[in-house]
Amino acid sequence: MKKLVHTLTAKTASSVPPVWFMRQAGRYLPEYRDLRSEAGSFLDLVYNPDFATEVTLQPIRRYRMDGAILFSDILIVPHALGLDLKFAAGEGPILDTVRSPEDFEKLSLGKMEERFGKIYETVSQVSATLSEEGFHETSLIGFAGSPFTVACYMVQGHGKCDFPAALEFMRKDPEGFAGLIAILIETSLVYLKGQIEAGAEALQLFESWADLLTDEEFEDWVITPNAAIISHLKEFAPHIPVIGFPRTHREGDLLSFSKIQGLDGMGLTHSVNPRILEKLPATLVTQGWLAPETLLAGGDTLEKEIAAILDATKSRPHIFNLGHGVIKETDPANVEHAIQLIRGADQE
Ligand code: 1CP
Repeated sequence: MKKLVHTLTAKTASSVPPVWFMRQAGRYLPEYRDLRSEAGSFLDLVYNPDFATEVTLQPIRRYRMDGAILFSDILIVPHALGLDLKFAAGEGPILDTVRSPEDFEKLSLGKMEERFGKIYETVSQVSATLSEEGFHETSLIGFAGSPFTVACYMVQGHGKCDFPAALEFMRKDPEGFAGLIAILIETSLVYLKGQIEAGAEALQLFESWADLLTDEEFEDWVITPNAAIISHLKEFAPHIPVIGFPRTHREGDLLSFSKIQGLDGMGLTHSVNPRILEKLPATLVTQGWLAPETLLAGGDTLEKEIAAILDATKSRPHIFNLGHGVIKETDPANVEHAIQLIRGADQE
């Protein structure tokens, strides 16, 4: 049985929750670093379906996670819209910028089919390989960045900051910024529908920079666009579950997000107070919220934290995950140990 998809659709608690980790594929794995250097650059890895399939499967081969997340990036959407994108070594992404409605002219549909097409090929190849190699219990998760988060990078041109240029554009020219969000809603829908057609069994929307906004802005730039995407997806493919991940610790914002029509699961980052569980609908699947730093540290703290999360979530539908991505210095042995601890309850 595909436990992850089952939990998201049946919305029932299980004694051993399904588990996967954000950034479970990536630089903490030596086999990833090998393929990354063979490919040359991050984008060469992402746009080569053979390589991207292999990278998606690397953590599954090691740990048999319940979820295999497509190996790609949230910045593939702006790249498919024609913006130059580079991943400089150790620097993170560098992207051509869109800072006003006049700059929307930089965006075009010309490259979209070819660029998205490579990603869809990866999705179908991962889907086929999971069955061929007997990973019948692993669900394939497609994803996209949520519009506000992707817009942050498009306006700023890079990460590693609190996106001052994006917030300035949004606050000085909300109508112009709404235009950018509308383009991203439309393009992300094309991309996510393509992933469903290629074989994605669940989807996650990453709203990684949700905590930069005031409560009122959160309604306009997080709730409204994510709700629009989810409602269209539910019309297109009602059976495909959607997880939203608004990365914020603010309870009011999380409660408001949890009410989005059609939302099946909600990711919780590690700074969220677990008391929120009592306030969330029993039919909403929660996901999270081990701190990546705890996974990095390993040892007793890791054991205690995992036990505490399992205990706090035992009577609700929950997917075990981190509160954010695996840190690149993490020892792969800690990941293995964590999975054993999470699944250990099964053998009792
Ligand atoms: O090899 C390398 O040097 C690249 C490191 C890397 C990896 C492994 C990047 C660059 N992206 C990815 C893969 C990735 N990114 C996946 C699939 C793999 C998996 O999860 O196992 C996913 C789902 C993402 C999503 C992503 N990219 C997000 C949302 C999640 C989050 O971390 O908040 C964001 C914000 C990005 C942007 C991005 N891409 C890469 C980096 C280093 C960043 C962060 C830039 C920054 O703001 O500093």
